[in-house]
Amino acid sequence: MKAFFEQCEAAVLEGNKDLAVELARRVLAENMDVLAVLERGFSRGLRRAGEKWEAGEYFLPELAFSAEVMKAALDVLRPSLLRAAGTRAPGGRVVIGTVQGDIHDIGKSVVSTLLSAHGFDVLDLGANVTHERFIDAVRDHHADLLCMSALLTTTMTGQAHVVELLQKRGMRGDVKVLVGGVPTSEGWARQIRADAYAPDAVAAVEAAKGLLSRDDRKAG
Ligand code: B1M
Repeated sequence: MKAFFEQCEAAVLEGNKDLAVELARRVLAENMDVLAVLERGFSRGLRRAGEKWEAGEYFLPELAFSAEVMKAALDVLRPSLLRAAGTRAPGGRVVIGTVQGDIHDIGKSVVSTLLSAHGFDVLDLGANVTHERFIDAVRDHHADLLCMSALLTTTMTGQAHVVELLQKRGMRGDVKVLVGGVPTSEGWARQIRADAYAPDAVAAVEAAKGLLSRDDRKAG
């Protein structure tokens, strides 16, 4: 299995889309653990591409192409991640997006897909979502949970601004807030008065379930 993970990692790192798609199809054909392949294969390749860019070994277009390759593999794997959805009980209404000024959408999409797979009714706003758009979507979608992703130290403050706006508009008691993304942490979540932080997509689903199962605000 390790060798297979390494092939997936290399396909993304080397920007080989055809190979990545072929490997993703093999994952489905051979009934492999999709999440493990995503995390220990494709995502690792993308993170390594990021490291190479940081070290000056890759130019930004090469990093962007690795991201496209990762997305192509994710597109093949998504239906399999979603397949369980119909069999799960509804988990609550979720609004998710990447904060304003931030176009990183791959991790957010994995979280969004997995939440859907676990029976949550998810409205995915995409990336670079303005603070007001989050607020409008929470109100219009009657969201139980707001999920905000941020990948940049310069954009993570957007999560704090949205929490403040919820407070100002008198909506903070109506919705739980979950934050995630590379620069965020448990401490950051506490600091901005979010309800929880999750380091990865599996933890995000667990956090969402935990937050909404304790949530009796909408009972009765
Ligand atoms: Co960018 N980038 N990037 N980038 N990029 C980072 C984030 C960076 C750490 C790279 C580096 O320096 N090593 C760095 C940020 C440094 C910092 O802020 N301190 C960086 C930078 C600087 C930039 C630009 C500013 C570069 C430039 O233009 N000079 C620019 C920013 C543009 C913008 O947003 N305004 C930029 C652009 C890009 C690309 C377009 C080339 C591409 C993004 C393509 C896309 O998303 N459509 C890109 C990529 C691919 C990365 C790295 C390499 C990989 C991100 C990724 O998709 N990982 C990233 C390096 C890194 O993360 N180590 C980097 C795979 C994904 C599955 O994992 O996103 O971590 P991840 O998501 C995980 C968890 O974090 C968690 O669950 C997910 C699944 O397990 N999670 C959540 C995420 N959101 C969650 C929400 C939750 C819960 C869990 O609840 C709500």
